[in-house]
Amino acid sequence: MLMMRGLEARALSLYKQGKVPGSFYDGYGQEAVSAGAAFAMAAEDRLCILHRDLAAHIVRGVEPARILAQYMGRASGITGGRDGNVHFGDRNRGCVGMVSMLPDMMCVANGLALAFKLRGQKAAALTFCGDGASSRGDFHEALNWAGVQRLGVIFVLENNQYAYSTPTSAQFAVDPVKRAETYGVRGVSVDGNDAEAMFAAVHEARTRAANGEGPTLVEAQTMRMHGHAAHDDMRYVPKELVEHWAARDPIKLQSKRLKELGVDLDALQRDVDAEIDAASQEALASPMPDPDTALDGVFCEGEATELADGLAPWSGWAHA
Ligand SMILES: Cc1ncc(C[n+]2csc(CCOP(=O)(O)OP(=O)(O)O)c2C)c(N)n1
Repeated sequence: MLMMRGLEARALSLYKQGKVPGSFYDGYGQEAVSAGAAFAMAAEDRLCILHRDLAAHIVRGVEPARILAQYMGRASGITGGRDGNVHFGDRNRGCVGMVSMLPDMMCVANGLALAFKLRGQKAAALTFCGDGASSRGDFHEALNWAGVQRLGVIFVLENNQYAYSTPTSAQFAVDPVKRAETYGVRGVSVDGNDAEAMFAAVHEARTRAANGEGPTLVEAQTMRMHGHAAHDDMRYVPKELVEHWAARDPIKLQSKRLKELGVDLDALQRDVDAEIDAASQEALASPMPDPDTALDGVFCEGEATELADGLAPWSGWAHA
């Protein structure tokens, strides 16, 4: 969570220096959702990660220097300068490249889970989805298909109260957890600012998914603490609401727990800061991509290859 917050803060300052093209989207205040969820997944699983979920990439082992290079469109970024700055995924880490059309990653996750089912593989797929995206037709189709096929899929509905300037009261009349249940998808609601609660809920959902017990929707209740993106000052959000959630900051919450366990948080913060400084220097030294390579990776060349199964950062990690 510290790494996500630090990297995004660094990216915002690079954006203000004109080094990050386009706008910049972050997950400030929502770090526990992706950190808690990603830690509950195994190496053989697949994750479809969105614009507020950087911690999931970090947990899967995507290097900070490659992330900062990605934001700046550099050659050493994950996509080598292709697509939007937050649209990326490192397939060698089991992270699927982000599809911008929301919430189409739910359909992608269903496809992954269906493949696991057909192959008899004990693995699960997870995707995030926003409250706003839940108003789209694909959300309902995905829930229905997951329910009918009893897919080993986990939908983390990141309920951060706003979809751009639209509050949830203008988004749904029925609780999203109840909605999931009407499609035959188990629904649970969790404090999305509590990393350990997120871990527990997703771990249980992952165990069920991998054991063929079907899909789960985990509603993570949280708050988007920054504007939709760097260009948005979120003046449409009541100040009291922001203050309420600021008091429930996920990093503060987890720090309190860790302090009680005797963890040296200052040392942890120093390590994270040093890593981000080094990553930033490395990313800034990376060149812009060679235009001659623009079409590389667009079309399949040669034989399609299977993804490696033993993913480096977690090999040996066993689930109870
Ligand atoms: C189908 C589609 N329409 C519009 C957009 C542009 N867009 C990107 S993020 C976003 C807000 C989505 O809100 P929500 O699903 O609540 O997620 P949040 O950004 O709040 O995390 C919009 C409208 C998109 N990516 N896809």
